[in-house]
Amino acid sequence: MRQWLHIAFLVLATGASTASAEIRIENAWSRATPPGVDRGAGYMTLHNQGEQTRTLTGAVADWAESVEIHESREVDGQMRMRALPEGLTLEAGETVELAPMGLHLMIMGLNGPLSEGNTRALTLEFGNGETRDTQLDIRAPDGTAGQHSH
Ligand SMILES: [Cu+2]
Repeated sequence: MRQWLHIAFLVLATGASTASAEIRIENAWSRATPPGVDRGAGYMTLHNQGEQTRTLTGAVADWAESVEIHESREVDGQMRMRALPEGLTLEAGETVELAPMGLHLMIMGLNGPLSEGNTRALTLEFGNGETRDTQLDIRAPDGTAGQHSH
């Protein structure tokens, strides 16, 4: 009997580990783009609440041709971007911030400008086959949420 209870518990625990709530997505946003610019960047905070390492492998949006994971860093006094084709690793319990001058989603081939105050749907893809839908809030080009002081 004791053995049986133990097995039942394991089944429950395994089932819970695939719950998509393990990755918490917060503060997802992008900048408004000027006319004629066909690329933008997506920013957000990702928190791996689970007990296993997860990998963000990419994202898709039906309003852009492609989305890559990029990292900006200063090299010899100049900001350089590089793609992270292996994806972005999220250790168990880790919080990773995608923010200007650092990690970001490079969104290429926009089908039109991103307008301040709008939201755009984006689907994040993870290495275990999981996908997560999120919404990017489109903020003013300077990155503020559009609260102007007059
Ligand atoms: Cu980039």
